[in-house]
Amino acid sequence: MSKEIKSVEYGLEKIFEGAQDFLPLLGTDYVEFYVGNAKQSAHYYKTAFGYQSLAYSGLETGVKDKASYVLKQDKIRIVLTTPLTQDSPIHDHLKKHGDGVKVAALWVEDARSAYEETMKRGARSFMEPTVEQDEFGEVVRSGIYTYGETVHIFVERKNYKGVFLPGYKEWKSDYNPEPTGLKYIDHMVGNVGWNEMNIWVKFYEEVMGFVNFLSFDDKQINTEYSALMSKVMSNGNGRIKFPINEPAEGKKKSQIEEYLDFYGGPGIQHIAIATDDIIKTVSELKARGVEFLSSPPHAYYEAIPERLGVHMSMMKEDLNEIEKLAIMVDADEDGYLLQIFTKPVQDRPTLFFEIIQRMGAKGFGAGNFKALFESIEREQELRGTL
Ligand code: TYF
Ligand code: FE
Repeated sequence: MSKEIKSVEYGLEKIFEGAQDFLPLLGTDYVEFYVGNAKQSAHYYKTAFGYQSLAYSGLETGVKDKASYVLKQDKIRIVLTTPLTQDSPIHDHLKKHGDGVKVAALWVEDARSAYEETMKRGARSFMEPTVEQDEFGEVVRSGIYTYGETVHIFVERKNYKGVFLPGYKEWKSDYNPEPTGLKYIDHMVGNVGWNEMNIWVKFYEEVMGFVNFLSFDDKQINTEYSALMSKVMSNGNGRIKFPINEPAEGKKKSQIEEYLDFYGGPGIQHIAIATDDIIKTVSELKARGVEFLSSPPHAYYEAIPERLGVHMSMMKEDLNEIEKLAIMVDADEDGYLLQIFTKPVQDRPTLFFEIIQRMGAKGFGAGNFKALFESIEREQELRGTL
C-alpha cells in the first residue's frame, strides 16, 4: 500500500515530518561514473546529452593514476573517471560492475560533521574528512558507503572559487554542442538484493536522517511476468530523493534481478533528470542518437484523459506529440508529470536515465509502472534475460 508522509510548510521549503537535521543537505554536488574510456564517454555525454566541458584532471595536471572529465549542464555536474595504471583499484570496480555510478556526492555546509554524524550512526567509512586546497580556495570532502560499492561523498565548498575541485583545471574545448534543456537531478534510484530494501530504508532513516515518503509494493508494481518493490527515501527539505528497488517473485525474471546479475550486486539503476520542456529535450536527445524504450501501445494514450482526470484541463502539451515521442504521462493529487526512460547507456543492461518534467506532481509515475515495465520486458526479451 502506498504510504505518504505528510509534509509541512516551513519557511520557503517543504520539510518532511520525521526527517532529522543532523545531516543538512544543500543539494546534489556531482555524480561520478567509473568508465572504461573517459575521453570517449565525455564525447558521448557532450554530443548526445548536451553537457558542456567544465574541468579536467589527469596526466596533464600531474595526476598519474586516473583521468577525470567534468561536464556540466545547468545545475548538473557529472565526472567521468577512468584508470590509467595497471594496478588501479578502479579496474577491479570496472571488471566487476562495468561502467556505472561510483559516487553520488552531496553538497553540505560541514563535511566533518556529516562524516561524524553518519559514522556515529553506523555508516561504513569510504574517505575520512580531507582538506583539499589550491589557489582558488579550500574544499573539505568526506565519504561513506551506501549499497554495494556505491558511495556518498560529502562536499563542503566554503568559498571555493575554482571551476570544480582543487586538482582540476578548467577544461576549455572548441567542441561545445548546445545543451538539451537538462536542469537538475530529480532522483537517483538504487537496486538492492532480495529482501534488502528495508535494510537500506533503515540505513537512510537512521544513518542519514531521511524519511520514507512513498512506497510501492509488488501488488502495485507488477506485469504479467515480473514484479518489484520500491520505497522512496527523501531528506528533510525534499531536494534529495533516493528510491530503492528490490526484486520480487514473478513468473519470469524481474528487471531488478537482471540488473543485479550484470552489475554484480547492488548499485545505481537510474538517474532522473528534470527538464522544463520535455518535448524539446526529448526531440533533441532523439535527434542526437539517444535511444529510448519503445512506446507504450496506443491504448495507453487513449486512456490518458481519463487517468489524468481534473489535471487533463491543465495539460499544455499536445497528446499527439507526446505519443509520437513515446513520452508517458501520470498524475497525482498535486498535478501531473511527464517522463520517459532511455535504454541502458552501456552494453551491460545496468544504468539508464529518466527524463522527467514535473507539472506539480510529486510522485514517481506509479500510473505508468505497468506500461514502463512492459517496455523494459520487451528489451529483456530481446536480450534473452526475461
Ligand atoms: O523512480 C521511479 O520510481 C520511477 C519508476 O525499475 C521506476 O522512475 C521504478 C522502478 C524501475 C524503473 C522505473
Ligand atoms: Fe525514476
